[in-house]
Amino acid sequence: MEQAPIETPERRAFYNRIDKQNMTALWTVMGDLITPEPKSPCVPALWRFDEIHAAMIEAGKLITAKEAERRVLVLENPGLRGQSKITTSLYAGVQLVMPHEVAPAHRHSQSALRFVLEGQGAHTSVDGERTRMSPGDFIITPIMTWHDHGNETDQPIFWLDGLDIPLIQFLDASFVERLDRDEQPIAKPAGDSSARYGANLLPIDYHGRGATSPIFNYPYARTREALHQLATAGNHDPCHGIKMRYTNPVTGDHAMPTMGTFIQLLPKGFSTSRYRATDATVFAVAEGRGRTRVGDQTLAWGPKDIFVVPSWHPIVHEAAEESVLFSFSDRPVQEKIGVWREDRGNA
Ligand code: 1HN
Repeated sequence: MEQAPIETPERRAFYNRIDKQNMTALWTVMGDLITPEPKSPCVPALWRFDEIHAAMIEAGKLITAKEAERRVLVLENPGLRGQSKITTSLYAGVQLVMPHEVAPAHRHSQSALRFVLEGQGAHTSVDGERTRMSPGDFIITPIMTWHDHGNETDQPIFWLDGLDIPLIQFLDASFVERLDRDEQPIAKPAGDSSARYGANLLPIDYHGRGATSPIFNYPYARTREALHQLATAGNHDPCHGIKMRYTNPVTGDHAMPTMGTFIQLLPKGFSTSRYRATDATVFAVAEGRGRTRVGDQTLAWGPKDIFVVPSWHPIVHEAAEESVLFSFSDRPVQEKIGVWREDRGNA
């Protein structure tokens, strides 16, 4: 049934009667409930970093990180204004920590990821360990782990935050706690998780803790080196160029249970084959320039710009320069429940 059955006076009167009893006739709404293809109010959109940057510097003068708890400008999808969503299921924002500021410790049931856009040497502490942040680093904060951020350098630091807030909201499973001091105690030396879990080794009797990767900083230097090596080898995927996913080394699954995270290299002049998938995806430009055609729209991007592609919208990336794109989506959730789908055209 694609269209609702016609309304007669008898039917209308019946609908009005049952409406008062909190009931609705399925056949009047069924077409909106099960659509032949994904149908979403989420629309394609792009935020230029120079515009984000200017607004954030203004925000930096208006409020401290401490007073704000997190000084973030939320990137709201134009089709979902007022809901703090960049896609139907995901949240994104850009965070600024000014020199000598602290964003105080808290923990929550939402998972968070950071992708560093600009600034070098500030730190984030997660679950008793501190890590330095550099551009392109991908950093995760697992469910209910204490985290605080600090900047002891003389330059502001900016990063993209991605959280599964709308998913957790949908499930009514949100909890947050604040620590009684700004910074959590540091119990482990810097580099501990990276040595313990991120060196192609695991402690002999370690079998993982929760669904999130025990590595919490995937440094750009190592990621970039791998991409470079793979680009040299060739064999680019027609739809993706060289595209890799960040993994949990304990399980081989995605690094986080609710958000899939990806990094891809597009060679200079590369144009991808038309591709669509059911996971609406947020992209951050780590390097390069180019454009992404989404249906009949064109999103022109440069370094540190952020853009979003809704579910099932066909895309073509065209790289004017060698480019590196970070991206994240709810793909792990869709895969777990068996609804994730892609359409590679004929590629
Ligand atoms: C949060 O905890 C952070 O820890 C950033 O940096 C953004 C947005 C909503 C709720 C919690 C962070 C957030 C957030």
